[in-house]
Amino acid sequence: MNRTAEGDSADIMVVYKGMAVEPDARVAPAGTVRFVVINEADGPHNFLVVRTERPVELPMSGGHIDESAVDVTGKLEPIAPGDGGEGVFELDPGRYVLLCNTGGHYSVSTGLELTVQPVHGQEGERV
Ligand SMILES: [Cu+2]
Repeated sequence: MNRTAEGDSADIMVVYKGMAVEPDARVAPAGTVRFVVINEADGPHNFLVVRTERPVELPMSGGHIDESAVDVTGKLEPIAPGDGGEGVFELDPGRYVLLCNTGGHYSVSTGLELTVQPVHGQEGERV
């Protein structure tokens, strides 16, 4: 694969403050998306990108979302307070939820939706 043109990947900055996930974008172009996650909270958080057509409520199991029952497109291991992490994921057009799934956080903070839109001139998946 040869990527020469700039702008082939989109960057989204995500900041954790307390339990809240605060991405700087709620819409992204399909393709390669780089998530830069900064943890400004007092405790560790991980970061998941889950593809779902459901409302933000996802299937739960013991205070966490059941990761085996959802489509986890990307995941970062827990990030310590004051630290950061980075993940580069391939996102197809669709609806996603950004969330933390450590320590029962999802049940108190829920997640935030991210809409991934087809890039103009790029063929979407055909069924
Ligand atoms: Cu968390």
